Amino acid sequence: MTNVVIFGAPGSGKGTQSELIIKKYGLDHISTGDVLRAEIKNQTELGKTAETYISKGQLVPDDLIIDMLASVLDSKKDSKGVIFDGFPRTIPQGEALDKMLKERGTKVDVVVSLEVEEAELIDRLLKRGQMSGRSDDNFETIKSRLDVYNGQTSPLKQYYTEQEKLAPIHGMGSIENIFAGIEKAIDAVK
Ligand code: B4P
Repeated sequence: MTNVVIFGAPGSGKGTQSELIIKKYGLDHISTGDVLRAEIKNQTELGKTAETYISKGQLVPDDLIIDMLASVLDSKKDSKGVIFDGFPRTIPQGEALDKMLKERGTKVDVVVSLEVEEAELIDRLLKRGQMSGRSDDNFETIKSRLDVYNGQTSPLKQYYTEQEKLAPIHGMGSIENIFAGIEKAIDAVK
């Protein structure tokens, strides 16, 4: 079983690269952003609460996300491994993930960290906003998502460096070249 965390700022290409990883390695995909958007679409209680945070570019509170992740994880019991996309996003989420996986007899094997310059991130997300109409892909919300990333999410790099699991990947350029770097990082722990 190989568990991969795909890590990076908003717009760094986590979703794009996750699709390629799933195709090649047959891992199950857990994207907390996708799960939350489905909850919002279905107007569940969790979705209604999440929407108030996401529309402002803030993180959904840790306790809600951790409970949600635990139940999604339990639905993937017979998996060959999981790719965690957009989770963890805070140190408490990182600690919770370690604990949840340990209780299930497994662990995070590698953290692929996509490194992209901020001007490129803003450009990609504005472009996606124009095409997909995703409500959080507008300039003001993108700015606060980047602030949240720098303040609350990027400290996880140190957390995983200390665990010797961080694999920094240059995340600019062609999707294929970026994926080649990711393949090396995953093959090294497989
Ligand atoms: P997410 O859905 O995870 O959104 P994101 O971080 O903004 O990144 P996303 O996956 O969409 O973009 P990607 O990097 O793939 O989260 C949305 C919101 O949900 C969060 O802001 C938060 O409020 C909440 N949330 C989610 N998880 C949470 C958690 N754990 N805790 C608390 N709250 C949580 O970038 C893709 C774009 O770049 C695409 O348009 C793609 O076409 C383009 N792209 C990719 N690779 C490229 C390349 N090489 N060159 C050019 N463009 C490229």
